[in-house]
Amino acid sequence: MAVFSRGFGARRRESDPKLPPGQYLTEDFPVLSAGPTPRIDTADWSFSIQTEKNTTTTWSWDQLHDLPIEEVATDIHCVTRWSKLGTSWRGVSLDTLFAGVDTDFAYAMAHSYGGYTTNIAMADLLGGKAWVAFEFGGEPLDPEHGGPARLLVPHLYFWKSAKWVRGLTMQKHDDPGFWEQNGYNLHGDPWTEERYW
Ligand SMILES: Nc1nc2c(c(=O)[nH]1)N[C@H]1C(S)=C(S)[C@@H](COP(=O)(O)O)O[C@H]1N2
Ligand SMILES: [Mo]
Repeated sequence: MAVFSRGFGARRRESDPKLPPGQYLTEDFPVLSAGPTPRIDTADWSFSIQTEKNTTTTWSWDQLHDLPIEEVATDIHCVTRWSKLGTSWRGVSLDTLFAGVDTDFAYAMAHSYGGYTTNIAMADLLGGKAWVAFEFGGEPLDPEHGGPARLLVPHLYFWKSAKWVRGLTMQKHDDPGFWEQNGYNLHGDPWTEERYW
């Protein structure tokens, strides 16, 4: 079987069923940030969900950690074509966070410290598919990878997993976030290669 080297110390294994089309495997954890890394003290950190009913629910760092914490073992896939298999995270499910939130809107915009945004449908946030994650590989999440906490939506391309996440605002329509305004797909399923639009 042919093995190609493609940067990031990557090896392509064409036969790996866990590898979406057009992706290669990497053992590294590349850093991809559109701007500088914001440094947020956990004492100043919070996560909020703002609804169309003019209610905002906010969790401090301690309040987030009082919620049920889940271990997540998952593969991640970047639209720049690297995939990393078997990553391990800890965080709080969006199902838990939305349990007490009243909204009729089907879409959300994720907002990050530093200004990044990305749009996500509720169908991709609920049902055990998304977390606010604060540990990677048994360690607190590195600032470069989005610490103190990032969104983790591993069934979509990794640009949806907003680093330094600070909250969600519900939206009626699937209005585009930062990369989506710049040509990335509104949805971003790696298995059907929803890369651009
Ligand atoms: N706030 C913020 N989140 C972000 C980004 C960013 O530039 N800013 N880049 C996205 C992209 S394109 C990717 S591939 C992943 C990269 O995450 P990593 O640097 O931990 O590998 O973060 C996503 N989340
Ligand atoms: Mo990316």
